[in-house]
Amino acid sequence: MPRTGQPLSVTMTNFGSLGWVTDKRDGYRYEPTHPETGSPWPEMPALLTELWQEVADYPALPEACLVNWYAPDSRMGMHVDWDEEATDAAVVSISLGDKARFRLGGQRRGGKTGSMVLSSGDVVVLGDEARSCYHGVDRIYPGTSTLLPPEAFPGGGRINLTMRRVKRA
Ligand SMILES: O=C(O)CCC(=O)C(=O)O
Ligand SMILES: [Mn+2]
Repeated sequence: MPRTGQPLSVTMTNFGSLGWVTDKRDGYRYEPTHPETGSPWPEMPALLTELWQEVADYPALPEACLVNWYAPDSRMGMHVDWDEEATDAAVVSISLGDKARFRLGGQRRGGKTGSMVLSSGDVVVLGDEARSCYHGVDRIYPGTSTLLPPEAFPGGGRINLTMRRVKRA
């Protein structure tokens, strides 16, 4: 987390020419390389860019795909994704593994919200008005999927992929 240096609840990495990173000193931002290894992020898998082309309705491809692993007790606080210049492009989210309760509010923090359960394979497109709406993940429902191998992901949990267009097209 910026300023405090507290760890996020999720464990993250990225695909693409840019990746979303954060740390105590420099805060939320996109970087072309992994902050610890200095290596470029792995290339975006073609299946992901194909999905983007089907659902994003945007004239350019995403540069970044943030990969978040939610352990069974992870959550994500309400936030708006606003580190991208291209806020005219949707954020496309793919859920894999355990179910999660996803919460969506309005454009003001603290306003009325609603929630839905996302299952493995669900795709959410945060576009148009929803692009600037607060959202987060209240909880994971452990043991609701066998997709994630327990040797790699203790307790299973959930992987969420979010594709983002960072620079204006
Ligand atoms: O895990 C989710 O469904 C949402 C993830 C999210 O909002 C984000 O990574 O910015
Ligand atoms: Mn988000």
